[in-house]
This record gives sequence, structure tokens and C-alpha cells, in this order.
Amino acid sequence: MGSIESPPFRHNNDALDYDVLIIGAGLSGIYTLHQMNTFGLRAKVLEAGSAPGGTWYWNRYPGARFDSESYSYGFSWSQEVLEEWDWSEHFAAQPETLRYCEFLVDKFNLRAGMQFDTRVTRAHYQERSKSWVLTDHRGRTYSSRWLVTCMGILNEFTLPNIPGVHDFAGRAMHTARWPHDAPVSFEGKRVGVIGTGATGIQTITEVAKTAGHLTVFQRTPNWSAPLNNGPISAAEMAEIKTRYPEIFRRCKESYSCFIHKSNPASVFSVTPEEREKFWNELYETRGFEKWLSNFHDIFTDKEANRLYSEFIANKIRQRVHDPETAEKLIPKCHGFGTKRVPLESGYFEAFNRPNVELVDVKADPIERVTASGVKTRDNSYDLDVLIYATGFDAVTGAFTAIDFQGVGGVKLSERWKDGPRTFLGLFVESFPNMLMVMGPHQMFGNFPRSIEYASAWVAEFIRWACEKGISSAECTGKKVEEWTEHVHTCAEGLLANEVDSWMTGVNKNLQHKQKRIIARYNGPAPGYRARADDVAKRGYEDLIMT
Ligand code: NA7
Repeated sequence: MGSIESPPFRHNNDALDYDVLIIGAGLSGIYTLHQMNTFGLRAKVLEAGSAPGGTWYWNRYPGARFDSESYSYGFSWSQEVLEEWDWSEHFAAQPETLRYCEFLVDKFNLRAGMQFDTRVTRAHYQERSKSWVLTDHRGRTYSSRWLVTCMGILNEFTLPNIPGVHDFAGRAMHTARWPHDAPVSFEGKRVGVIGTGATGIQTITEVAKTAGHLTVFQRTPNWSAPLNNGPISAAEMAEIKTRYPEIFRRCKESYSCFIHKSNPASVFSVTPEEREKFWNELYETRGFEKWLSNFHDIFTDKEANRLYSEFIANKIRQRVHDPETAEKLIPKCHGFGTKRVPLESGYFEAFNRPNVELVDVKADPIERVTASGVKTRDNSYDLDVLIYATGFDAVTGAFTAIDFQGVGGVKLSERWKDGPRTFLGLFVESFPNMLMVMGPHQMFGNFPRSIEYASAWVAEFIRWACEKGISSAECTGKKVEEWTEHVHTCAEGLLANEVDSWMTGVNKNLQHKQKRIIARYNGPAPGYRARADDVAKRGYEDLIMT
């Protein structure tokens, strides 16, 4: 039998259940737990779902898939995983990504450190013992020195604020709580979908293929462009594996962690013919190339953006047979890429099918959901199945769903009532020993790249603090002021911040989310990392520690 190594640092957490509690068993929780185990810390993940996977556990709606290239989406921290895991498509679908999460959990023996079916309802800091006590939905409590939130930014789903949402007598579901037991059949059924964001667009494309009749209730059309997905052969996967160092280097250097290079040229630096040719080429590329590698000024200059939006509008007009339907599908109130761009695989062609009908609910507003379907001002739609693709209480929703209380009983929801205030998106003033992976004010972009960085930063900090025998660490109000101001400065001039969307913190279904906020770090990811690295390099002296 091999010798049992003792952890290389001092513990003073013996009276507590754990050294570290982690909320959430998605990709963030998986990597954070793995690191804690590696450091020999006593860590536990509390997860509301019955299995790991987070986003990929919950969002099982038809057509769900990510739109980062698969090989740029997976984690890069394990050479063995990179060698052992094969992706089957350039943009893998949800079942494959969920299998990937399960694969990581099994490979690194993480299941024993995860407690499922456990919804955290309260997280209170204990000033005397400098610890956190979490309470779950059954009233059970858990204590730890450190708390790491790994809750994702899109998990608190929202139903529309339409009267009667619970009255429908047929089958109704939100895309983010899709049934797990058996596939839902739409064969011969009258199906309604409310919502045309990224989720609605994926769902509609898939459901249209089998539904007897599909009614799409659209309030705001969304710019959308081809995903251009395709299978990855064994030979191609082998070749991709040889390029992993280069792929991850590109992601590291790019603005938002995708493999697509930004383009320093201006829309106005080329002739209209050159522009058209370039845009036609971009339209054929995979993934977000057509957004992120576009002329840089489509993000900041209204006229540049208008020209590209018009180019995309013409593509929609070419693809949708009925001109009236095409015009309804073309956004008029925001420019291309000023909201998160949904990528599609035949979305516009779905509206050429005889079984698909588009209802503009701005022109004919929904009055209520009834037992038999949806009643608009001018019409009634009888349905067998009603799908809510109506989005999330994004970014801060997971934090307000739990009663977080810090020093002196201060509530996080109160602290953030006018928008999040953080230090590096990792710490909150008066919430000692709490660190956030994918908290507000962090870079989002290609999520696993950002998760990987934030989780490694957090884990290294906790390792360091344990080694030094530190029992509490807190950020100062001054640092929060400085960071929050920096985040706001980075957001200036971006057209995306002049539009209502979940990325600017707006959710029209929620009373407290009617005003735009700066929810995410809008600066370049390399700049974010340089600042966070610098804090670590200077021995975390920006924090108050005891
Ligand atoms: P989104 O992008 O927030 O989209 C929600 C959609 O639901 C959007 O079209 C909304 O229209 C519509 N919606 C919401 N409430 C209503 C009501 N009350 N009536 C009619 N229509 C409504 O969420 P997704 O899940 O699609 O995507 C979120 C992110 O997940 C996505 O960006 C990816 O990063 C993954 P509205 O625009 O508010 O008029």
C-alpha cells in the first residue's frame, strides 16, 4: 500500500464541516472541486440538480448546442483529457457536452465530493468563526472557511409575465427545465413557442421538422446567422489534437476567448464591392467568425453597424420565401451583434414550411395563456404543447435567488440593488472568504476559457491562504470602487450597451430588472487576466487578511 501524503499546509478549519463549499456542479464547480482535491482540501459541491453538468444538465431542449468550436470549448488543463476526448461535431450538441461533463467527473473521481438534489437557499457569513454557513431547501446546514460560487450566469429561468401561464391544460415547459425522462414528441401536435432568443431559435428550427403545426410567438426578432456546423472525422480530430496548443494560444490572445481573431480594419477602409465580397466570405465561415472577425467598427460605429445589418437583412430576404414574413424576422430596433448573436442551422428556412406560422406579438399582443392555448388581442391559438423559451434572470439572478448575507448581516441583493459592484468579479465588499467563478464583472465570452482562468485564480488563492494560515480575506471598498469604475469605462462606446438584453441586465418579465446595468467585463480578456495576475503577483496585498 502506498503512503498517504498529508497536505502540505496548515489547516485550522477542524471545527467546520469543510474547508471549502462550492455551489454548483457545472463546468466551474467541476474544475474548482478537482483543484481543491488536488490541494488536499476538504471540499464539497452542493448542486440543485440530480447530476453534474450545470447548463448542460438543465437545458435539454431540442437543438440545444453551444456555438463555440468544440475543440475550443473543452478544458485545456488536462493533457490526458485532451488526448482521450473526441468531439464528433464542430459544434457539439447538448447530449455530447453533458457526456463530456460526466467524463470529467468520473475521470477525476469527483462524484464523491458532490451532493446532488441540494438547493442552497441561504449563505450567511459568521463573523466570530470567520466561516460560511449554508442552508439547503430541507433546512440542513453546512459550514466551511471558504465559499466558492460556481452558479453560472444563465440558470434562474424566467416565465413570461403573461396572465394565465399556469392555466394551460396541455403540456407546457420552459426550455431550461426540459423533461429528462423521455424525449418529447411533437409528431402531429399543435405546438407553440414563445421567445426567439438563441434558445428559441434552436428550439424552433428543430421542432418545425416534426410538429403538426408550429406557432412562433415573436416579440422582438433577433439577428441570426449560419452556424455552419459539420461532423468531425476521426482523421480531422487527430489533426485537431496536434493543434491544441495553437488553438488555446489563439483563444488566450483574443478579445473574448474565442478562436476568432479580431480585425483591425474599418468598414470604411475598403470599397463597397470589397466589403460585400468579404461579408459573403464571412457568411460561409463557421461559428462567430462572422461576428467577431468582422470590421472592428461594427461594434462601435452606428453607420458601420447599419451597413452590416443591412447585408444580413438581405440574406434573410433571400432565404425566406414570403416577403412579409421575412420583414417580420428582420430586427428593426437594434443592430447586428449588439445582442448576443444566436447562430442557426436552417432557422429562416423553417418559416418556408407550410406547418410553421409566425405571429408578431408586438402587432397583436398576447393577452393571456388559456387552458387551450394562447389568446392574443385579435386571435386565439389552440395548442397541445406550449414551450417557453423566455430566457433567464441572467448574471445576478443566481445570487438573488439565495439569501446571501455578509458582515453585519448585509444582504448581497441590497448591495447590488443598483447593479453589481465587485473587485475583479471575484470578490464583494463585506463578503469575506467568498469568491466567485463567473461572477458579474468577469469576462464571459467563450465560457470554459473564462471559467478555467477564474477557477484557477480562485483555487490558487485559497491554496495560498491556507498555506499562510489566513482565516479571512476581504476586498476593500476602495478596490471595489476602482474595479467597478474600470468595468464601466471598458463598456463605454459599445453599441451593445445601448440595447436592452440579458447582457445589459434587462429582463422585461422582472420588475427589478427594467434598467440597464454593466453586468459583464467588456474589456479585452488579456487585459482582464493581466490585472488579476498582477493582484496575485503582488501577494494579494489588495485584500484585507487576518
Ligand atoms: P433571451 O436571449 O433572453 O431570449 C428570450 C426571448 O423570450 C426573447 O425573444 C424575448 O423577447 C422573449 N420573451 C421573454 N418574455 C416574453 C414575454 N413576456 N412575451 C413574449 N416574448 C417574451 O434568452 P435565451 O434563453 O434565448 O438565450 C439566453 C442565452 O443562453 C443566449 O444568449 C446564449 O448565450 C445562451 P424580447 O427580446 O424580450 O422582446
